[in-house]
Amino acid sequence: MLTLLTYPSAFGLFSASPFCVKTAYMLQKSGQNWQRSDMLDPRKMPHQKLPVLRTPERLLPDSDLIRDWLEAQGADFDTGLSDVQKAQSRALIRMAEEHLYFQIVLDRWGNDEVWPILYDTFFTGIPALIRRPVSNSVRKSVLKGIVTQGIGRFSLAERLDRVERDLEAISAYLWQSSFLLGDHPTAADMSVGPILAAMRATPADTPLTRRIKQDNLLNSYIDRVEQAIPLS
Ligand SMILES: N[C@@H](CCC(=O)N[C@@H](CS)C(=O)NCC(=O)O)C(=O)O
Repeated sequence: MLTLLTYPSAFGLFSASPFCVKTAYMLQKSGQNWQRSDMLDPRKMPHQKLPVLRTPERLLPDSDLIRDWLEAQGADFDTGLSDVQKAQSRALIRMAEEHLYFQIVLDRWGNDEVWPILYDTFFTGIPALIRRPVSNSVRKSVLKGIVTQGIGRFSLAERLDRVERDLEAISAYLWQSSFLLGDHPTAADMSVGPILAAMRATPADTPLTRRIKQDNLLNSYIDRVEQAIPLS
């Protein structure tokens, strides 16, 4: 049995981490026998991040490496796609995971209204006496990481403009078909769907939740991906 080491369910999602949701979708679609094991502290993991898949051989980090491993076992997440569609899929995945994801991190961790909820969601395992200083230092380091990454250097208006262009690109696909590359979910949906779901699920009224919630096309797409690959 494979075990997905994941952040716990939060904000009505399988996990607060879209990478954990993506990997759960891939495991589900692969037909492998798997179970979840929740954790909040990834520091002992190979990349100090989650998700991680416990296979019979080793602890395998990173949703993309896990995808490769599942494909090596025979899974095909892109059945029926042409080479050009597979290239488009790769670009959509990178856009979601390497740009939109960091926008969500800043929308959550940089927002003082969301912070008390993150505090109660992610830091419960830390002894009460040191919980406040430890969580403050984690928050500081997450926000420093976003400045290093680059998103943290833009004004809010500039950030939202960048988000808008990505959402327009995603929407252009969704005007053509129910899922990004056709009438059934493929790897691109297993990545972009959870990223948009995470953007919508942040538990406060933020610029990004407001943007997503007023968009019927994107909302119905998020729901469609969740319904197409049920995670019990
Ligand atoms: N490239 C990785 C990204 C995973 C990732 O960023 N995980 C975040 C949660 S969404 C994490 O564990 N962060 C902990 C940290 O950076 O300390 C993947 O695809 O799995």
